[in-house]
Amino acid sequence: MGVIWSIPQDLVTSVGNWMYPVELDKEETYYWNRNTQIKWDKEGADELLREIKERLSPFKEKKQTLNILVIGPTSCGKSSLCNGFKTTLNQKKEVVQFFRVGRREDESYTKNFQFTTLGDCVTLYDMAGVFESRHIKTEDILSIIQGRVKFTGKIDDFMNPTPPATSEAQNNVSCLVLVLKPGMELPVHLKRIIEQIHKTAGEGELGYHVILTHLDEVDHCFKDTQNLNKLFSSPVVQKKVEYISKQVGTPPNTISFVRNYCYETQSDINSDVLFLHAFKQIINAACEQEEKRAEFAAAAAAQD
Ligand SMILES: Nc1nc2c(ncn2[C@@H]2O[C@H](COP(=O)(O)OP(=O)(O)OP(=O)(O)O)[C@@H](O)[C@H]2O)c(=O)[nH]1
Ligand SMILES: [Mg+2]
Repeated sequence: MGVIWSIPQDLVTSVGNWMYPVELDKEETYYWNRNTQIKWDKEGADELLREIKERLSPFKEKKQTLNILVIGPTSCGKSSLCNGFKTTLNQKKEVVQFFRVGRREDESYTKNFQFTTLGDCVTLYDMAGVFESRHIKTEDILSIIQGRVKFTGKIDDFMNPTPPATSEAQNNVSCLVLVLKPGMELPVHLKRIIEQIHKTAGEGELGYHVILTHLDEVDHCFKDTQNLNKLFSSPVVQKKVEYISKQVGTPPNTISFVRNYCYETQSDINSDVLFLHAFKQIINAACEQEEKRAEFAAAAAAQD
């Protein structure tokens, strides 16, 4: 006798003549990076480093520099993040203290644009946390994110960045990295800059990536770097990414999460993997931006 299969009625809903399976997982689950497969060991770190180098190699051959500008509110962890990237990319055992890290939340410790070269063709600029200031003018924000300022200059007390001596001295920003503390309410002046980022990115002029820091304060299991491999399966992390994605108005796959070194003097392999994973996303955004710029320029030249 043949078997008669019956589908329990609570597992299907019918719309018209179609039958759709009912969602079994009723719990709200966010899917940020759930399918990401990385090896949390030396082999995994080497693989990520190799991928980053490969992505950068055409730019290195052309001797083209990718400018990565790190911005964000005071004390969100910008300088610490840059130190983390430098530690990992230069494969240092001791945690790099190249960019000075502050402890005050009311005034930015970093006062000007500071920079370092990574992987021969990437320049990483750490910026003062001035964007929540009411003094900064929208046109200055635009000048900065469009590279129309001197990235080696100071930002004066009126938040005016130094313009370059000549217009040719413009530095294109390949990727803007917006650093935020998870769960933070975006101050009104920061919303202003985010609007400018969206506008400029929407015009095809800017790549960007969002980095959340302070992972160890979001879920205490991440105080121990051994647990970093649980990052993508932590419900509280998923919730924080969802929140920031809505606040900033950017898709979750343009967001990375890190735990900066601030208690340690020695680096560790799990932190290396996490920094490399975040850096790879930034490099992808930067390379795509420069490829886009080159395609636009070639199309414009062909029309002339
Ligand atoms: N627990 C924890 N503390 C962090 C993290 N990142 C940064 N910090 C701490 O946050 C404080 C500010 O860090 P900075 O790296 O100086 O932040 P910044 O954004 O460069 O600050 P300004 O230059 O002053 O705007 C320091 O006390 C850091 O040790 C993190 O991931 N976890
Ligand atoms: Mg700083």
